Amino acid sequence: GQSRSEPSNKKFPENFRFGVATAAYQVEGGWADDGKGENIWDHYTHHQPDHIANNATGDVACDSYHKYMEDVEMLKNLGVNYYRFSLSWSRILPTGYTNQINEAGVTYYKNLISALKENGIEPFVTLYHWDLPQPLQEIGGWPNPLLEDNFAEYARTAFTLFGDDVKNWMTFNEPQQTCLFGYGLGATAPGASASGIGEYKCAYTIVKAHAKAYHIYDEEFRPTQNGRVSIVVDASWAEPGSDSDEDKEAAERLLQFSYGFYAHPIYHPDGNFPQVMIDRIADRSEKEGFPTSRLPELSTEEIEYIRGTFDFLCLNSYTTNMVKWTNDYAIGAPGYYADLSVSTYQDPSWNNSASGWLKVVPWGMRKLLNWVDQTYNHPEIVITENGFSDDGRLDDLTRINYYAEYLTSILEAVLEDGVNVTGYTAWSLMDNFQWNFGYLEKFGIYQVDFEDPDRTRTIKSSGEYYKSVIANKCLVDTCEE
Ligand code: GBH
Repeated sequence: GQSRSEPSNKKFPENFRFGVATAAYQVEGGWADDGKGENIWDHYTHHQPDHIANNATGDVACDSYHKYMEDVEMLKNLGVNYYRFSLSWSRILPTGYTNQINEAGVTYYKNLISALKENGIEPFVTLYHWDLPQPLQEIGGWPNPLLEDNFAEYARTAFTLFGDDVKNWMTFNEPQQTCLFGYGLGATAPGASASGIGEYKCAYTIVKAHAKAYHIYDEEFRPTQNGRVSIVVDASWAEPGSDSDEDKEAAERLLQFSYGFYAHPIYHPDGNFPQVMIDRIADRSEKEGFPTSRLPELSTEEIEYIRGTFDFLCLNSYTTNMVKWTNDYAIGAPGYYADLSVSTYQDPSWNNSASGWLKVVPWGMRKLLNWVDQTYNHPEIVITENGFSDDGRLDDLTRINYYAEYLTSILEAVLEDGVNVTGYTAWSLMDNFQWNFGYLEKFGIYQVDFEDPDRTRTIKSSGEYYKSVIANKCLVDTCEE
């Protein structure tokens, strides 16, 4: 490891908000309880168990479906301003379609939301955190453009049922993970390997589905409910491997392919997919013998319909990658990484976490925030996830350092660079099901005992630290007044 920097002794602005996050499949359990339908993560963990560390599943997870009142007690103890959680689409609509509403699922979320409100905690609700109802996968999942309408109807159902109490909505969490990993690389549910085609068709559906949900809110719900709607896009900062123009271009290209692909159509004043993607994919598709680009084209009407469909910008970020320019990959089988053609690495001196991809690089957060601020015209930004994994120990000092250093970097972006960050969300409230990594990587500021049928929760040192940060709006014992 390398030396650690001192946390800032400046205060967060008075209106800055702090929260914690979870997601339905990662914490709820109760996978088939009370009429819930099957989703693609139920299906994937049950049918392809060897894709998950120790064949783990989210069947029980943290059992929050039964223990949500304990979760609310923990949130209250931390003093968070808001709780970001997601709705399980199949718990509300077991078939994925609106032909059937599962009242028990609706009651579960109504109870959770009213317990939060009674304790002064704002619900921040994600509609889709990766758990597509299996019947919609059977018709192709997100690469099928017809899912735009299925998502829109689900969104309308959620706004109708919960919108009197929920004022902050996020449509999708990290569409890059859904599209690239789920339909390109075949690495996560549903495990489809169609790189160079699947992730592009998936993104085309998702940006349109997001926009449709936004317009539905705008026209049918905003006048009475008066809330805010956005989409969560994730990014790792891309640092050029040298000062050369080639490496700078390669780093920018990686940001456009990974973040801009989902963000540009919505957040950029010009709309549409990033030009560098349109140009490169069209060129390579032609050389490969395709009659049209593998990247679906957005019509002028679609571009107009999608752009500007946000009330604030939601950003997840955990780490940084270094980027070097390389020669374009040879023309052959289509693929996302060939379309992108850059090489990435992480500096061996960066501190590790329990996750191979997650190195501790706090300065990358400040650079990323400045890049987002400049690229998308100075939006209001809420950081909807940031956090660190370890082995689950209670005395988690490296996690405290991670939070102190990342929050320092964010504070510098706000106070020194004028970036409009108004909220910060720690991932996660508690240890949970970490997708392909099962229960091996722990992100919680509360520990969960997964051996115990009761799934006992215990606060970690980082939970106590975060609690003091929230209470004092300050990262150290005493801040400058
Ligand atoms: C977040 O994504 C998710 O939103 C959240 O649900 C999850 O619990 C959290 O990460 C922690 O994992 O397998 O080496 O190819 C963060 C961005 C990018 C992290 C893809 C995992 C897979 C890397 N994710 N990455 S690898």
